[in-house]
Amino acid sequence: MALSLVRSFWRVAAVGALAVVACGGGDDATVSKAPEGAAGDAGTGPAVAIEQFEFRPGEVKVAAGTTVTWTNEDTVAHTVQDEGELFPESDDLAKGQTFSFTYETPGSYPYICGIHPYMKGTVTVS
Ligand SMILES: [Cu+2]
Repeated sequence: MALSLVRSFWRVAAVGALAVVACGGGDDATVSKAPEGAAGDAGTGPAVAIEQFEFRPGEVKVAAGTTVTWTNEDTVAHTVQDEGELFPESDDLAKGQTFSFTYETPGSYPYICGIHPYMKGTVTVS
């Protein structure tokens, strides 16, 4: 009984992951569920935590071609949305979910949480 519930959960999780992949085609913005304990392991670029309704750190400086990864640490859903037209609003991020974007062009790119627009951050690319 318990085992079959676990199996059902993973089946649903796998379908969800496939849906995310299908929606992300052709775009370099991705949303994925971080494995437990993997927060901070952002791979190629800096990690930004979303916690207590703030982006931490609020300002990040990167070289062109760097991928920035946001991880929601709040139990409330947040999104990441470029204030210009660089990328559209991410999907709602539940606790532990991540959003990544690769900044290719030098400039200053302010972003907000689309759900709580007073939450602001900036990525500066050189
Ligand atoms: Cu928010």
